[in-house]
Amino acid sequence: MSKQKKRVTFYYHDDLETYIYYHDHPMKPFRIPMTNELIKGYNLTKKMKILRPSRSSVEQITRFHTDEYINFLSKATPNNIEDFHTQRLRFNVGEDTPIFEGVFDFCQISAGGSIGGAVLLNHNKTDIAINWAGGLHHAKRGECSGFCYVNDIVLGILELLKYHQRVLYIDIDIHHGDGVEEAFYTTDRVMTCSFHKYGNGFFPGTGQIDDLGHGKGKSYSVNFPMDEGMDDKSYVEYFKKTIDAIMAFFQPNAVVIQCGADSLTGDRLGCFNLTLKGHGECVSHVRSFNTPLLVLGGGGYTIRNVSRCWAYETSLLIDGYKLPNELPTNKYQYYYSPDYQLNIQSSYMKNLNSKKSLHDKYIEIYENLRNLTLVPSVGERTRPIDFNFEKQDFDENYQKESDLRFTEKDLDQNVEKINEFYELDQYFNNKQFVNHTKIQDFNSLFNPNTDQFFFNNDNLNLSDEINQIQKKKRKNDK
Ligand code: V1D
Ligand code: CA
Repeated sequence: MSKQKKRVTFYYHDDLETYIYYHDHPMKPFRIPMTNELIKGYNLTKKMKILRPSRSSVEQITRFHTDEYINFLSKATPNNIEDFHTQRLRFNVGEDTPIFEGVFDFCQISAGGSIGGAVLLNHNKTDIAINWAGGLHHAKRGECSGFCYVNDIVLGILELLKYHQRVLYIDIDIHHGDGVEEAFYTTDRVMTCSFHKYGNGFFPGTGQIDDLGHGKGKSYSVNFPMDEGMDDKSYVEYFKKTIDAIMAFFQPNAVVIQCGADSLTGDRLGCFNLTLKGHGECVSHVRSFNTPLLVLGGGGYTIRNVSRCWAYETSLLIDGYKLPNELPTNKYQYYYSPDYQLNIQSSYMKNLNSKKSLHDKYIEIYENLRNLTLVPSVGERTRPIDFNFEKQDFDENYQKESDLRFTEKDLDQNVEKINEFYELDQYFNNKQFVNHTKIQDFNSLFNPNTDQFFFNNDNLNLSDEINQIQKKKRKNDK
């Protein structure tokens, strides 16, 4: 089942070659064109649909972000930033998140791919959508943070929620996926699961194992904090165990994975010891559940390894096609000197995570998952309007995909519900997260009468207890 052929859609925009935070900033958007060149060189573009993302609109972006913040972000430039004294502080502009030339344009492209991918998944026009320019998991509702300005992941998940009752978010970036966790902290319709380095002041300093969610969202935030030196064997083992338990207990209808490549060995900011094999095995494992899948980028600061990793993972997502280790001739060849190989070697660093500590954390996570209340029940079906589906941009250089467009009739079926989201400020007000997420409680939203149930337990070796829960939930879903 896991090697089943799938329809893969790949988002790429040429303009990504043009953005630069500043000369010495670790985040280099250029790693995306580098990835694309490897993908082209390996002929992977022939095996998937290639789309240029539409730039997401202010209206789309402010489904999550505040009007004030986005108004600022869309107007600020390196030339006028000095005029925005108070806003600079308020919206957290600084060394990590500078205002660079075209910053808002960059965000619109990044979010455009994630929202566009979610729309295609919603309409069963693809099985997997890939947007390596997305995955910017630290952006908050009213401020930028950790190299991230617009949270394309939250926007993509909001889009998926129009058609999918439960969405799972998985984050293998070495940093905690705080922006996404915070956005969905009080809902039981989105489970967030982040694996990350935690401790000794490592950014962003959140994501302890007992940060579980709040209110209806209690137990729907999963955090697996780790120490330096995680290697392929221990990471993959605990990734699989944790994800298997989540798939069994939560049974998502769609999955979003953030594939931050800063968890690789030798990353300029990271301190794990993963190779492409371990990182990729996590992505393959998620693919094997045959659930609609949105695959996103994220961090990654040794850019020659980021492009290697994401090109390799693109191949795993297509059909497990094995790439030759010899890198193809490509425009940015000199970055891969001296070996010009795809694979990277782990280093001799010590893995500071003992077997016992990882096992204990897994047990704690598993016990919390066991306490999940049953998934929300099904009611009347109304759906909000899709953003821009009819306006997906196509270009002569890109594959023309007229069959991916929707008819008026498809769009007419989507009815925006009044009071679609309402706010539960109390929790965050208490915590004084002034600029941060207004909590959305999604439980009273539309219902997915027609949601297909993609869960497949062929790959799982689970206890009877889990199987019984699965059965009960399936019954509930019907
Ligand atoms: F090293 C640097 C040089 C220049 C500018 C910034 C940095 C840098 C390194 N690490 N900044 C960081 C992190 N910030 C801090 C704060 C500065 N304060 C005083 C604390 O430690 C931010 C790390 C961001 C990681 C982003 C990410 O990899 O998770 C990501 N994922 O998707 C997109 C980005
Ligand atoms: Ca993470």
